Amino acid sequence: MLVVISIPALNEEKTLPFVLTEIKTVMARTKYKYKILVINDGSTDKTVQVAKKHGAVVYSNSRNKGLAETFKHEMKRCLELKADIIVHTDADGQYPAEYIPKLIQEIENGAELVLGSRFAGEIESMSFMKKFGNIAFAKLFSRLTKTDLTDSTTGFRAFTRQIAEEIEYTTDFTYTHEQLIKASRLKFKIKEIPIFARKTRESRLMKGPLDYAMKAWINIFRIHRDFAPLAFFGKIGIAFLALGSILGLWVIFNVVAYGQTGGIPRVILTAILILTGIQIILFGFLADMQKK
Ligand SMILES: Nc1nc2c(ncn2[C@@H]2O[C@H](COP(=O)(O)OP(=O)(O)O)[C@@H](O)[C@H]2O)c(=O)[nH]1
Ligand SMILES: [Mg+2]
Repeated sequence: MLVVISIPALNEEKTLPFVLTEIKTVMARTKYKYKILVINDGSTDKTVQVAKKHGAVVYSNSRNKGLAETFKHEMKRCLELKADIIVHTDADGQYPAEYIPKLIQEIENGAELVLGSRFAGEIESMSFMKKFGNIAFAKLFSRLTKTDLTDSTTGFRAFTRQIAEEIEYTTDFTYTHEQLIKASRLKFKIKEIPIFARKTRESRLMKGPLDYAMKAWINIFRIHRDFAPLAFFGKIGIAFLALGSILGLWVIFNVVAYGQTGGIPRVILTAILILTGIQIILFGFLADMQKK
């Protein structure tokens, strides 16, 4: 059985020596056969040399393509390396390697996707906005996917070869949500273990709390739309229908009770609201047929 520990890296020459040494020290104490894979995403520093020096298999993107694209690349390479279990971690040292055997253990016990949860465990440092966004995400996620997860954005996870084979990534925002949504839809067994997350340098993916909050809400919106399109469009459509119906009833009431005719703008508005509502609900049905 082969474990591939996969790490995306963009200009990580400073932290990689520590991260890779720690992984090797921890893995040497276990019975697992493993390889470390570093995918360099157009680094301009010595990331490649440093990773190779520490014994990692290194592949490079021709230029910086972003984390979502790099993750797809990681999956492809892990499968080529014939990984049975894939462990994903970050290059900045946020996730202590001592948990890697614990993640693998859960896979051996029958789970198919195991998350290292910072919120079930402990975080050395995280801004209020980021924490708030993360917890809100996890709540929405758990509701949509009928799971009980506390950390949907963690980059520290282990999963089976099947997950890497069967899940296709189509969005360009973040693999973290897409993998979870699709794994739950495909009925893979998902589990979470608490971890301690170290304080690291500033995030490169999220630039400041405002950026984070914006991205978080856009993501929540998209996830809701993609995961439960009928409910999502249905609710918006019903809101339009309800407004149209109230207005329509009022128009009819005025005709019946007071014999009041005219009020053409009101009648037109009623028709527009009702037709828009029906249209949006139909979008929901269409999206529901297309959902993947
Ligand atoms: N491929 C790729 N990886 C990146 C990019 N930016 C950051 N990373 C890597 O993604 C991981 C997480 O990045 P980080 O800046 O720590 O973001 P955080 O997850 O918000 O803490 C690290 O291993 C980075 O090297 C990027 O543009 N492309
Ligand atoms: Mg980080």
